[in-house]
Amino acid sequence: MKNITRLSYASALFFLSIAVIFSSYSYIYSQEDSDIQTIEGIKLYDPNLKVELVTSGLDFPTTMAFLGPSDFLILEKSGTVKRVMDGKVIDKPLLKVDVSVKDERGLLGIAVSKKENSSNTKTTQNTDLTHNVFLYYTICKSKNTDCENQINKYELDNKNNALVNQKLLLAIPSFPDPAHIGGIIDIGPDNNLYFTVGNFQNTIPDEPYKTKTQNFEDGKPVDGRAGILRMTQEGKPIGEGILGNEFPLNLYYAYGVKNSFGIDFDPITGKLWFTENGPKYGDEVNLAEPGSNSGSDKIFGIWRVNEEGKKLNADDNEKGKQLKETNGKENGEFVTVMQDHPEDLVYFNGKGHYIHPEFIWDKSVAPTALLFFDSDKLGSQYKNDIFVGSVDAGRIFHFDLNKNRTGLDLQGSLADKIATDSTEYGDILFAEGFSIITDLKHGPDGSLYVVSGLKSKGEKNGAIYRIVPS
Ligand SMILES: [Ca+2]
Ligand SMILES: [Ca+2]
Ligand SMILES: [Ca+2]
Repeated sequence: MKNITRLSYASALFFLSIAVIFSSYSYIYSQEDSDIQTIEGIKLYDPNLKVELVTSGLDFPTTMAFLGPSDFLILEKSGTVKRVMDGKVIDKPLLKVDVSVKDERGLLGIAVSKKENSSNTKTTQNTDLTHNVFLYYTICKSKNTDCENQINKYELDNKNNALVNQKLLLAIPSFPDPAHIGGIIDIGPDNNLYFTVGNFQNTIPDEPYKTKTQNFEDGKPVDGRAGILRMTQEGKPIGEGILGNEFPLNLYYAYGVKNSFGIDFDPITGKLWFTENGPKYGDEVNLAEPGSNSGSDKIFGIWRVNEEGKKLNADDNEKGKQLKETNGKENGEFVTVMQDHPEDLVYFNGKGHYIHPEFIWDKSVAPTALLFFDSDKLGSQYKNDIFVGSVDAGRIFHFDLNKNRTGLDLQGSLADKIATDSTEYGDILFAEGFSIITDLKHGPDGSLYVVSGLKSKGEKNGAIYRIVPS
């Protein structure tokens, strides 16, 4: 039963594969005009927009990064970095990494920065090395054991189309489970690397491994899991740590994060927003400040967790009764968290603080990429808004921000910041019918790019689409 009780890439992939095989749901490419294909099965809810296929035949693509217009790198979970130019996959991969691919492990995250090839430097520079490329992946020293999640820095040899000069920046031990790996990397407005690291365990683990960044005060020492971490592009800590000076606590920007596949920075305020996957309930969109604690593994959404990883019922046990009295308000039968400083979380001597979600899906959708759309190409109504992708039904959600950009502008049944189920999606549902959406990016051409990661047995049908004006 355990496999059914967690919603993860692996299990969702399994169910989606089955769904594709046993239903009439299929991807049919119909030729509309000479070189633009439209895709049946994908629904856009704005009649002024349409979807185009950019490239297909990929083996479970995870994340992408643009080098220039019509020129980007795409990762395949199995360990390959490919380059796509003008919609064509370049024959020779730029890199193959011998990653562990078990469940959610693999080649997961990429970020790219331009190299400064200043003409007035005295040192001889290889001007073919145009970009720094940062990759997040899982390496195991023996089969599925002795594993670590690494961030490595490479240089792009643009002439020879290769990633060279590998430098290991950070290695985080990855155990006990091949689940909740995180792996998304982004470069902040401060030019530093920000990346997500999950709690490395199934939603209901056989043997929970508890650390302080998962809000267990008596837990094991901090080891890099369950947060959003940051470091320089050379892999160095940034000044005094927000939560403390000891490595790796000094790398944490936020903690109490079970697993995140989406981070981005508001182009107006520079603030970091992220998605977080709950345990079958309580998926979140969050606004992070330095030292933010999202409450995992004890709170998801607004709900307290019981020993089975389910919402805590106030009458479950003494703990439930006590928390209901002292720490929460009753919302139906569950113990909810409404106040600003919930007890029994870890606050690192007052340096951390609890954050309430800005949005909650009660029934899990497994949110993935979060993107601020810094373009008005799709219409001024989308400029600087948030898009969020999901595993479930390949949906894209669209959120307006409030005037001060301190939260989302939610109306009607969403004004409580909670979508109880899909009947409340009306105002925020932008598109659906992709497969597992693993990434969303804003292209240099102003379009919204969608990485659709489905891989079914024997076929490589991961694809990249873009959404453009019709
Ligand atoms: Ca939270
Ligand atoms: Ca808007
Ligand atoms: Ca609601």
